[in-house]
Amino acid sequence: MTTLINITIPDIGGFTDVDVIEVMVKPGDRVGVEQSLITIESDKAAMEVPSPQAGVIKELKVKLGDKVSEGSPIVVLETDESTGALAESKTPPPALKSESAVRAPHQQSVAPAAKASGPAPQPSPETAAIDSPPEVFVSGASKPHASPSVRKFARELGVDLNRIKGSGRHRRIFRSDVEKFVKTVLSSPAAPAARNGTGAALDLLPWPKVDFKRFGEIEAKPLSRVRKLSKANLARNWVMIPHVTQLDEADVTELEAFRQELNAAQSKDGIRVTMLAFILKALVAALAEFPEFNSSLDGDNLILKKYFHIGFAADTPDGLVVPVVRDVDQKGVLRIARETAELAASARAGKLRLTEIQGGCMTVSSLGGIGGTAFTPIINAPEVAILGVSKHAHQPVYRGGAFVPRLMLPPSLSYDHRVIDGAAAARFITYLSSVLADMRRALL
Ligand code: CAO
Repeated sequence: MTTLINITIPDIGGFTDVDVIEVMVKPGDRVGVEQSLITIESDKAAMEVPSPQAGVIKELKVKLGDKVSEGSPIVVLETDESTGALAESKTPPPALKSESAVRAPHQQSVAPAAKASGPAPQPSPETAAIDSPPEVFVSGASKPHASPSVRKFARELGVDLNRIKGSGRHRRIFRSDVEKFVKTVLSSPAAPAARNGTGAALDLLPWPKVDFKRFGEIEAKPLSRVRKLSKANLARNWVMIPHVTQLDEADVTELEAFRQELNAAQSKDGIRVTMLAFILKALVAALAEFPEFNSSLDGDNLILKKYFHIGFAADTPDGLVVPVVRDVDQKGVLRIARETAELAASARAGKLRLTEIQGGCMTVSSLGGIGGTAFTPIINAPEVAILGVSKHAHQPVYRGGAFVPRLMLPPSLSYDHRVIDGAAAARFITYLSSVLADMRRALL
């Protein structure tokens, strides 16, 4: 026996007049319980609305671009009593609302069939920590089950969701499943690069699961939100960008002497000029000389930027953050020094505003105050290069027939080889080193 029911928009957390951005079904389609019917999007979130029952779509009540609110009709469904946990129910929308899979932001999802077949899946700590849109269960027959935000996340990482077995009910894929998948890939360098028709697949062994307690005392420490975000970004950038790192040595003997003079003179004003401020200024001179380094890939286009906002990695107790100094080309070294100090202080206090971490053209990662001779920084996508800086040290340099002691600073330039050729990178870093050796070049 079959029944016709109207399926309407359930409780969507108070949003009204939201756009229908995707219609996934058409009349005649057979849908399963929890299979997505449409995707709606407000200015804050995108969410898929699932069918509460199995059956055949008899009539579509929405089209792309429509605006809908709670109660707006979506489809007329001819129900199929033989499937679905709610198949016995003859009551359409009111029951649907209370048992809808749609959830308000940051609330727990409850699947319609959860009562019948076990507990609803708990979001992992990762899932819970993300500022993601409301999520709705998806249970399409042919599509992997995942929310729009998780699909977007997977798309950004270049991960094919068909390759992931979700840890949720109906194998629903959480963000943490995608992260785990990428982690597995990253940690298995010897894995075979199987082909799936679209390129080399990330076909690696699962991440080793070890009961560390068997070997001694341990402590499990939850990752901070900053670290969770940066780990996902770093994994994506490392997997998706073909990195090459070019090293050099810049003679900063005169620059360091000048910096110390400046600090002696400035001490009453409280501004401490560190090498970082000069590096930002020198970097902008190099970006002006080599504009392809001040760019981002956008599909088949290279976006060349005419502005010079430079990010710098700041080490904070919660993890790495990258504040951005705007318009470095228009600022003097003293102002840049003051701004980097203020931004680093805000970063460490967890008080950076969104606008202070956006719009960077290139990033500087300075470990000079700590030590080391070189490293291979990971590019901060969608930028195409990053400048690492290690600690300067006195070295014997052969000049005029004799070795003389010079203060040498080692920059490490990682670049995206899809955009930048090795020769351009060598020219860029050589030019940058020449500016650091003689900052007057930055005025040219
Ligand atoms: N060589 C030698 N000494 C250096 C140096 C270099 N390249 N760069 C800085 N120094 C010195 C500074 O001059 C300062 O000494 P003085 O007090 O005598 O002037 C001292 O090291 C400490 O500097 P600082 O770290 O406080 O200041 P900074 O402007 O150089 O750096 C900041 C600021 C925010 C970049 C830094 O504090 C920081 O967080 N660095 C870590 C960045 C990071 O984690 N990168 C890795 C990212 S990838 O994993």
